Amino acid sequence: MERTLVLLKPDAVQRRLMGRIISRIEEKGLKVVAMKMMRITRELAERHYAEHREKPFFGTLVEFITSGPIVALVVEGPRAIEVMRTMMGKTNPLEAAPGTIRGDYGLSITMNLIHGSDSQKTAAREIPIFFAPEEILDYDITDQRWFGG
Ligand code: 3AN
Repeated sequence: MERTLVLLKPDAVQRRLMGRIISRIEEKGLKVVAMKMMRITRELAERHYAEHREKPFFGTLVEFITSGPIVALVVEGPRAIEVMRTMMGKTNPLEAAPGTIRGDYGLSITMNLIHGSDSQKTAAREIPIFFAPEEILDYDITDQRWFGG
C-alpha cells in the first residue's frame, strides 16, 4: 500500500473541476485519507517545488500555484503513486492521452490541473509539507476488498 500527495491546482478549482477529478480518484478505487482546501503561500510553494528552483519556469510555476485556492489530498492504494501518475497523464496536456485528467481537461503546461508525487521518496517529502500526521486518517472502506485494496 502506498500514499501519494495530490494537489488540485488553482485552475481545477477555478474551472469547477474539483468534484470531477476527485470522483475519478474515488471511482478508480483509491482511498482519500486526507483532504483540505487551502491557499499555498509563496514559502510553501518554494519548498514544494524546490527541485525546480533552477528551471526557467520556476517563477511562473510559483506565481500560478499561489494564485488561488487549491485542494490538497493524500491518496492511498496499491501502487498509488504510479496509478495517480497514469490517471493524470503527461505533464504537458497537449501530449496527454485522452482518458487522462490532463488529456481530457487541459491545454496549458502551467495550468495542468493536478500534481501527484512522482516517487516514494518524493511522496515521503511532500506529504508532511501539507499534512500533520493527525490529519491523515486510517480507516476502512467496506468495499475495499472488491478493489483489491
Ligand atoms: P509533473 O507535475 O508531471 O510531475 P514536473 O514535476 O516535471 O511535472 O513539473 C512540475 C510542474 O512544473 C508541472 N506540473 C508544470 O506545471 C510545470 N512545468 C513543468 N515543465 C514545464 C515547462 N516546460 N514549462 C512550464 N511549466 C512547466
